[in-house]
Amino acid sequence: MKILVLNGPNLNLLGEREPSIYGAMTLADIEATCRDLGAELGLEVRFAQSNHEGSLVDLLHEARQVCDGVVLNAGAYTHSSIALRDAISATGLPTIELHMSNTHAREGFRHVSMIGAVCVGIIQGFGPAGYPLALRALHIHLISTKDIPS
Ligand code: CA2
Repeated sequence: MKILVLNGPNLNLLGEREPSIYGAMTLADIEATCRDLGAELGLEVRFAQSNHEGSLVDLLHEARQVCDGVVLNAGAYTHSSIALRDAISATGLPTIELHMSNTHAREGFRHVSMIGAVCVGIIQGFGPAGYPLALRALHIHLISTKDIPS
């Protein structure tokens, strides 16, 4: 099975700033962790990041042809993007919403998710460890729903 791990705006700066909120790992470190776990679970992991809302929509559309599911840390677009929500719905791909921080313990504007309702589930608050947790959750979801028509 192929999984897209997709990252939104500013996540390319991970490990360089705000380690107290997001940890010390870089996005490249996280990608390596995801690839290692993917190999263990028999998942082919595609990893991408963009700072642009439309590019994230394009990457979700491209995933429709080739991937079985998506782990999505949409960053700040989580809280604002109807376009991303529509793209998740349009692809029909099972998607896990992921955040490193616990958004409910932060500013009020981060308590709202535009995408949560169209995702299978949400993992947040576990720092960079949320990525392997989300991959495992998606793997379990895909196995348990395999061959069940939607
Ligand atoms: O907790 C998360 O993973 C977030 O998706 C991170 C987003 C934030 O807007 C969401 O509310 C929660 C922000 C990502 C910013 O990443 C940075 C990384 C290093 C330095 C500065 C920002």
